[in-house]
Amino acid sequence: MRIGIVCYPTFGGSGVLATELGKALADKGHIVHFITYQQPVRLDAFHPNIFYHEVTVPTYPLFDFPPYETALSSTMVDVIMNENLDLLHVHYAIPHASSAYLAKQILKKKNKNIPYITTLHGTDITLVGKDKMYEPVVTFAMNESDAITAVSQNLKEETLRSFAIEKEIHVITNFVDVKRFALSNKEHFRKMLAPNGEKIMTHVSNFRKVKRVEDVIHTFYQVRQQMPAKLLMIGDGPERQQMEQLCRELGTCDDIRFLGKQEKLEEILSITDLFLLPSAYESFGLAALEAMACEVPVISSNAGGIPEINIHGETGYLTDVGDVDAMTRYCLELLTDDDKLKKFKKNALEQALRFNIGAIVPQYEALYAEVMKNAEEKAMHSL
Ligand code: GMT
Repeated sequence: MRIGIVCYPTFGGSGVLATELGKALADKGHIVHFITYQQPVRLDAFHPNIFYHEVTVPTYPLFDFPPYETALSSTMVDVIMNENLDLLHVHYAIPHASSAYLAKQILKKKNKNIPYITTLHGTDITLVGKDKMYEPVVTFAMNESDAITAVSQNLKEETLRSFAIEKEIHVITNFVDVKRFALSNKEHFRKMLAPNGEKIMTHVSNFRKVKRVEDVIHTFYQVRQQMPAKLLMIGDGPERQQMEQLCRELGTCDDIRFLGKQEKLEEILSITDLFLLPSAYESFGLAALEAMACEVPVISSNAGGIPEINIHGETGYLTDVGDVDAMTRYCLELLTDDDKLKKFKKNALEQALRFNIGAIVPQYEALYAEVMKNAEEKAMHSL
């Protein structure tokens, strides 16, 4: 199949997932065209079946807001026509679904029928999409999609609660490549960061408010009162400066390292004992799944779709959002009991294997085939 993928190219989970999906599809022989405003971060190596088309937005003094959606739709039209694509798969509803709808209508006039699939990732539904300045367009563009997918059962339910959706939402979960995200020996690296054998806790996110990064710092602070430990903070975003300030106020700077955006996450996860994800909402929590694949148990909130991957008392522990004391108790319980920690590490890996890329990508392929078949039947009937 010749597939167009549209996503945010940044470090966010939806872009990561879309890029990994495109790479996996290319490995299986599909031709994949990425249409994004920047090279996606995980699109890091040459592949003969992968092409990248940059969306550029021409500016003009009249434009206080350069019309990105118009440029995106035009690029979609151009790539779909010239590369003869069969299908468009857009990740994150805003504005990708409405741009896809517009491209589809333009192509209809040129006698080219292009179905589009919209994958919902989280904040496009739970935060941004609900805003009344976006909601009518988001609802319309979802309903006009040839198929809708959501990355967890919880996100499907949230979508049905907040939007008037007229068609089925298929749940196709996030996935992880367990060949890449696997425990490897990085002892030299561990010795560098925790020279006295301290346990290592890690948090990975884009440091937005929804991630409640302050709960990570407070939990670590309380753990550190009880035992030697180090905290690695991976990623960057709007909350980072305040979090560094909080560390200074608490006097914990010596034990916390802000490492910024990191590409070789699997190496950091290989020296991690516990992963922290206290988010106020998480449709799925891809970062937690990648940690589990590297045999790292997860202490998380019970928000959104997180309980669909982190199993309380098996792969880690779940707490109510903001319950720093409970998170601290659970961290100490695992970090002070090596046998228990070992068992949880094994369980975390077993759970991650259920979400291995090899099990999930065929679900997208089956949906693509179904959508193509329906589109062909529709075209036949309209003749
Ligand atoms: O978590 C973020 O803020 C990034 C966001 C995105 O769309 O880039 O992630 C969302 O999509 C991921 C991939 O499907 C999910 O694993 C994350 O849970 C989800 N984030 C939220 O729902 C907050």
